[in-house]
Amino acid sequence: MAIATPEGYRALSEHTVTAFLAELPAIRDRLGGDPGAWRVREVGDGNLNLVFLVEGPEGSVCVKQALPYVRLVGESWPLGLERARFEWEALRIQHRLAPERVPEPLHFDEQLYAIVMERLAPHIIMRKGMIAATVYPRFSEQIAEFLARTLYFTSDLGMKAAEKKKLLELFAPNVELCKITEDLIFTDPYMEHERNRWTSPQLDDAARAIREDLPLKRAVAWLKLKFLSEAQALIHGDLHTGSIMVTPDDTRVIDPEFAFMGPIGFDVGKLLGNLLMSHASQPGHEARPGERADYQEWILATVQEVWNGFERRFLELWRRRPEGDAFPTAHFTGPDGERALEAARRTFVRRIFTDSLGYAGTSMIRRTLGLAHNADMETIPDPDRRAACERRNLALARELVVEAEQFADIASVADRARIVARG
Ligand code: SR1
Ligand code: MG
Repeated sequence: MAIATPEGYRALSEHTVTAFLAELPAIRDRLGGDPGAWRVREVGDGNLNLVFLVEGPEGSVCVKQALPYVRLVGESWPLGLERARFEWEALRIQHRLAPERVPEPLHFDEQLYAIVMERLAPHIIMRKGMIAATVYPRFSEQIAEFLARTLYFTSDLGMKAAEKKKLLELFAPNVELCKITEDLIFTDPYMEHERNRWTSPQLDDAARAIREDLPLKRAVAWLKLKFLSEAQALIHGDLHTGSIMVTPDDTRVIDPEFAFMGPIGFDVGKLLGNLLMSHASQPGHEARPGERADYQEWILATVQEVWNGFERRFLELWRRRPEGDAFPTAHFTGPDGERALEAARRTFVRRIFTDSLGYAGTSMIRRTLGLAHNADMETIPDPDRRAACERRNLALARELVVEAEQFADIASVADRARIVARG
């Protein structure tokens, strides 16, 4: 049975996207020439949407359209089109806060639920680059800047309460996408569920151990509660290496359709978890043992630079631009007041750190045992080698979730990842 969609909605195709764009004067000018000669390719390889790249003689654009179902699963899993509007709003806010790190949003079509944005070239999806062992020397500083600015300026530290409440109102209805996260990340992998899948039979025992692991399930339940209830900042909501496009010089964050007011550590942790998962996957891509050892070290250096860079920038913003209503500066005057405030800042970022480790761990577990997996592991053809990498990934993930408080700093996390990866 066809899924009901609002009047005027139709899924675009490589044949119809040109006519849609030709009706938009600013986009038509940007592409230039005769629309009949524009080149169109559908390139969507994510779990949910259609993505078209359109090139004209003067320029190019990217069109992202929501489908009324989960593309990964098919029409049996209907999904609301409104997610495109949340993505559009988040894209505009993130572009304002970090203009160099986000593609320029150009147009939102209310009927087609389609976003037209700057086309990024020659950027590629970071996950693909990491599977090919490509080093991105500017990535850690650039993503740390994105994280610090987008999260600080939408929190009660960097934004007035009245403005923040408007963001709460705007993003609170993004219920369906939050529910995907609540189910797929925090619920399904810890119980028997028809959506779960893993490398079987090699990981059957590991999946069972996770289902029976009460300390782990208790820690995950706390993280789920925080995700449900802690509206700290406007988070991207799906910040993995598939939501980042890169060149060796440039980093851009795409795809914020899961955006809502949630815990800061969810964005930071999802990213760290995906980097650590790439680290665990590298031996599976080696033609000779040890061939990717240097690349693994680059990943671990990146993990540390991302956290340290984020923490440093976030603290700097708090010291220089205390524009929110939390921690009134009038309460913290004089040397004692400044010391007390600095101690509070340190406490705050320490809490974000432990949250991030927990969310990193849950991201690593869901991509191994839940519905949606990562190409980092899935492209390892030999199931025994893949399972060996996945097993080590699960071992580290469990430690990050259950023992988050025990890690003194991000260097200890990198040390632990190095040891676990040696098996
Ligand atoms: C059904 S959607 C599966 C996953 O794809 C997205 O990347 C999100 O991570 C979501 O959980
Ligand atoms: Mg996505």
